[in-house]
Amino acid sequence: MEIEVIQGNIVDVEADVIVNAANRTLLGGGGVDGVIHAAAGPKLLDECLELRKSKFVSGLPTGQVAVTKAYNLKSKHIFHTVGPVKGKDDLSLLKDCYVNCLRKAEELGAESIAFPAISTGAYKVPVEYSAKLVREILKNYTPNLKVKLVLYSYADKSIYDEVFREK
Ligand code: AR6
Repeated sequence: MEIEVIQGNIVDVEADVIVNAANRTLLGGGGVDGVIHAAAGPKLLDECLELRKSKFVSGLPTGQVAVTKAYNLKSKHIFHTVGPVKGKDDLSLLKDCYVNCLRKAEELGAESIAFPAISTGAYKVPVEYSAKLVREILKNYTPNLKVKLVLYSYADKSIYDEVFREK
């Protein structure tokens, strides 16, 4: 496993799997979700609509993962996962998002995966909490993957850098 902390736009990152910080409707939204749908193109929404009719009739539960093609993105797959909302959901579900994505990526034979800081935007989870949790997950579970952690702002990247420097 190799871990890389990157500042940038997740749709510009090269990885077999790009993770989307979605919501349970799977029908798009703002933040990462909006950027991924815009970059992947309208066929992504069509596939998401199909998933809502077949596998996730009442929506994608928090912590679970839905796999789609990546369409206009260079990646092989997009993994849609719904993080917990601070003050509403159990924040331990954030671990499920990461672990379920890592397991699914290995299962599909991916070599690399790019994560945004799930739940740290509209869902209000502090970036430091996210960084510490992701560090713990990757300490205890070593996937056979290259893991790219993508932060949108330099401030968030420095929080991740600091946490990942700690032992
Ligand atoms: N690339 C990388 N990171 C980004 C980008 C980007 N292009 N844009 C924002 N971020 P959010 P959530 C960072 O709100 O908190 C949507 O409307 C952002 O600064 O995208 O899980 C969905 O449809 C923040 O640190 O996801 C849901 O309704 C992190 O990505 C809801 O928001 C996550 O912010 C999900 O909220």
